[in-house]
Amino acid sequence: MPSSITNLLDARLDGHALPQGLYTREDVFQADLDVFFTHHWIYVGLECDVPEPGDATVLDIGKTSLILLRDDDGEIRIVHNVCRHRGSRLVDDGPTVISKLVCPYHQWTYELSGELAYAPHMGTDFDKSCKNLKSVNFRNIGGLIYVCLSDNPPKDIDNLERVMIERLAPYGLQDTKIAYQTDVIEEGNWKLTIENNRECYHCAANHPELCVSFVEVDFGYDPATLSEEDRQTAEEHSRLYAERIKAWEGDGFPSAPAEQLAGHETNFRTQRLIISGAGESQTPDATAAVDKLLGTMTRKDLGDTHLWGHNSWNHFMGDHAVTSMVIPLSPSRTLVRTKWLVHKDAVEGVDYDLEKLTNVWVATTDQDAELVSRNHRGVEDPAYQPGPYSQFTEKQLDSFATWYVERLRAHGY
Ligand code: 3BY
Ligand code: FES
Ligand code: FE
Repeated sequence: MPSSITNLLDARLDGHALPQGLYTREDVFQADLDVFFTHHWIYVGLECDVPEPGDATVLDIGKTSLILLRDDDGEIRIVHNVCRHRGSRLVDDGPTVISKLVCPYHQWTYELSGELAYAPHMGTDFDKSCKNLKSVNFRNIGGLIYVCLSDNPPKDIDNLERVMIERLAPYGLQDTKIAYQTDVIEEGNWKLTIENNRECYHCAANHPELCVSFVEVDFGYDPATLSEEDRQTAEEHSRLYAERIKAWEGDGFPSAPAEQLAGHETNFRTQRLIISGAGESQTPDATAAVDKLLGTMTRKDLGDTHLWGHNSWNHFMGDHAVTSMVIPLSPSRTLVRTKWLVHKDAVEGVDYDLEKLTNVWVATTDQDAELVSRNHRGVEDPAYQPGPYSQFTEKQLDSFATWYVERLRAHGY
């Protein structure tokens, strides 16, 4: 008899990775989709995915398909990709340009507002007004689009909004364009993807390109638990960060860590990270890749505003931003969609070199995909037993696993 999901949750040891079934089982995957990708806020894209009226892009999440579009009035809208006649999909996955949404099946035709405009042969007593496309709860937070597919979305997204609106404002994400995009399918469970992203334990041995500019992050370890050597490194980090954060904040750029983790519904953390070496950008030599800076930025020495949620990680720098979205495809397959954003007026070959812009995160994303698939294969092995997280470098994984268990329980598992 397979054990229940509740038994798997009960079996999770504090400070340890999750029990096998939570990474591998189909029933857990379905529960994850329901809890974390339906009842929580998820990151689905950017305002600059749809820069002009009529631009649309379709994103599939489990059995749900969403159309993110910009309507004729220039407003962002998100509607379900389900015809109100007999349910046909209206538009295929990916970006497109539309003037009206015409169902390919029987040509019911919707305005970009979602309003049903035309439904042939439906008779004189047919009331079109109650057959508009269903809209989706969304928030546009400084150009980042989050949706919640439930009718009762967690209210603590307000805190993410309050913190990030101010931090994102100088980057002017509304006035960016996508210079490059990759879809990488990781052969692993989405939680391994997220865990992998929340530590840099693996960086030195696996990310030569990223290590030029990335500095190990102080995630608030408890010095009492650390070895003497780690404690010294930790103290050094903390000192360095405290100095830089004070200087940046003194110049009016919010930088201190702000987070909402276990104990909350919406999971996020942000902090301004130091970029090492030349200190400007996550590029092969840590200098800016784009001459035209983002938004109202006039400085290249403002580090990297890092933001993560439970299905995303983002890096906002003076010259460009990199944003990754995580969508689970099956218990053992995960889509990581990464976009490189530059100022909308920046011209490739004039203001930036695409190879320099994308080099670090293309390499890092591929390396991480390999690590995640390697991890998943080991986790599937009958010999797998959840091991302990490092309290020095993996504290945030412990926090994620704790939040994960808590949230499933809160939803009745
Ligand atoms: O997943 C990665 O490689 C990077 C390194 C540190 C955290 N994450 C942003
Ligand atoms: Fe869309 Fe019939 S299902 S018009
Ligand atoms: Fe990595």
